[in-house]
Amino acid sequence: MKAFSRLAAFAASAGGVTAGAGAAWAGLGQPSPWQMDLQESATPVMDQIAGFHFFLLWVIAAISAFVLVLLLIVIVRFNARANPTPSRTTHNTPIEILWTVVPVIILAVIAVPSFRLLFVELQVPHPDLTVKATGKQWFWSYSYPDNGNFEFSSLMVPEKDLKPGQPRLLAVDNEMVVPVNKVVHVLVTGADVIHSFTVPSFGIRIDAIPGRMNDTWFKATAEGVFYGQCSELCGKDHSFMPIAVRVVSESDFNKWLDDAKKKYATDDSAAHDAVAAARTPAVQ
Ligand SMILES: [Cu+2]
Repeated sequence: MKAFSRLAAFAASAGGVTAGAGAAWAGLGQPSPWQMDLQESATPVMDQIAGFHFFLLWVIAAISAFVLVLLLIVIVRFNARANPTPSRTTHNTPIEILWTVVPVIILAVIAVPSFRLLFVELQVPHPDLTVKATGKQWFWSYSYPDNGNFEFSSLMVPEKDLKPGQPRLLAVDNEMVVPVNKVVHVLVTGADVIHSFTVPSFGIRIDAIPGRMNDTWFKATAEGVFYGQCSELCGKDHSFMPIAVRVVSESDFNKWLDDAKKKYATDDSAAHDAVAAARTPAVQ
């Protein structure tokens, strides 16, 4: 029965893939069991990444099918039994030109949307809000430089303390909070080793490098909690420094800001650093 339900889930997902983008997408903001595709998109950039992904999938499928057909023709028509005296032809200029020019055209057709997407990702539109994310062994801390001078640490909730609905290995004590439909400029740096700030549903992933300030941006179009994980192997607790972004309405965000300014006014990062340091000495 279990095997059947898995098969059904697989069939449903595969059906969705052939039906096109969207239908089979599971897991808004977090992975889901038996997920086949990318996580559901929550930003315009991720929409474009998903579109490009499916475009490439069709290109790859067409090329694979074409090569398969050629192989089958060779197997059937030119095996030793069907074709006992093979041709000694070694050159065919028109075909050689064709198999050079056609791949060049295919690569050009891929390159144009690929570069367009890269520029969309790299050119930050005028931001409504800036958040600075600092990767540390092994948690993230967030500050809101244009909304008051506060910073807070975001540590994973251990499995035994999980509340109902909180996903294992992804839930954190203090989420990064941002307003919906606003351009958020994310400054990313590392405090000790290289980490990577990644949120799949937002289509963002950028290295957090000590001594360097990287930046990226997103504009979340749906409210909810969106999870990601550190994506650069950074030491023994690399798997336990998730990223949780709570997207809320603008009024809720302003309320949260007022509370956050009070809550995090006293610098508690020293306490968190002490907790993290007590876990283990730094692993390079
Ligand atoms: Cu890390």
